[in-house]
Amino acid sequence: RQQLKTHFLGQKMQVFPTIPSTNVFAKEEAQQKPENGKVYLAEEQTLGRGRLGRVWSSPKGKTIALSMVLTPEIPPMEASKLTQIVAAAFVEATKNIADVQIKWPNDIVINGKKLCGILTEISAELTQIHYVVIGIGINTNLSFEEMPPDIQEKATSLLQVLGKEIDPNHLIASFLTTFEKYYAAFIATGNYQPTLQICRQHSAVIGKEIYVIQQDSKRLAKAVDIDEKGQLLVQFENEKKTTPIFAGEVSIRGT
Ligand code: BT5
Repeated sequence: RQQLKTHFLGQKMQVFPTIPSTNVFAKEEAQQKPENGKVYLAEEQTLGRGRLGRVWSSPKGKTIALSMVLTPEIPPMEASKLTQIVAAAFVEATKNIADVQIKWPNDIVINGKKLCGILTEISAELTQIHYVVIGIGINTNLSFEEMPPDIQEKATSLLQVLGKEIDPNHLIASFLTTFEKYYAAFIATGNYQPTLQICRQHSAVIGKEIYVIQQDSKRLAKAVDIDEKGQLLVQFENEKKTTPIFAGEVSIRGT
């Protein structure tokens, strides 16, 4: 906390040795009274969640499980931009220690293996966001042996990449400080350019063949770019035109 150089983000912070899920807890509190900038941290999650009800593994003391509550006055449609701002801030916060890439829309990878996952959950009515809870799971000091066998081949950690343990508090402070800077600029002026630039430069998908999974269909496409709205532009097989894909509606498998 002493390392934190933020104005509002994380100035209120709650730390748990163990909890089922920081996102679930943050949502329960926000439902009563959303506190803009409140941060929840846990050393272990016993029921960590990914998107679409998937499981997120956070063994004790080996990963960072962090959730932030935000009350941005933006249209609900724009909430997916927040996921991109988080990803960009993570790239920026780790640039001196690792060469990470963003696997649109919500994964941070190193050499194609997942280091970090982002889960953005919003509570909104029509045009008004009530609150947003953004959860971030980071594999800091998780060794290969400590990973659940089903993710060993597709996940990585900073320990595995760097060959040494890192100080999680330092990374948390650096991430929160960087995120607040991009977030505040975006809220104040709508300026999304710095994020977009990082997301394009550090994309793990642009230029690659991918599968776009929408409802029941799975279609081969080439990822072409990320547009001003944070949507992925893809070119489906045998098509000349590019189609924007909105983060909320697809899963992209394989890069
Ligand atoms: C995500 O979902 O990547 C979002 C993960 C968000 C976790 C944070 S931790 C703090 C907060 N509290 C929560 O309960 N959640 C948030 P998704 O794209 O659906 O990816 C889930 C998939 O990632 C799983 O199906 C596994 O294949 C894989 N996975 C699970 N645990 C992992 C880990 N520790 N490292 C890498 N991959 C993992």
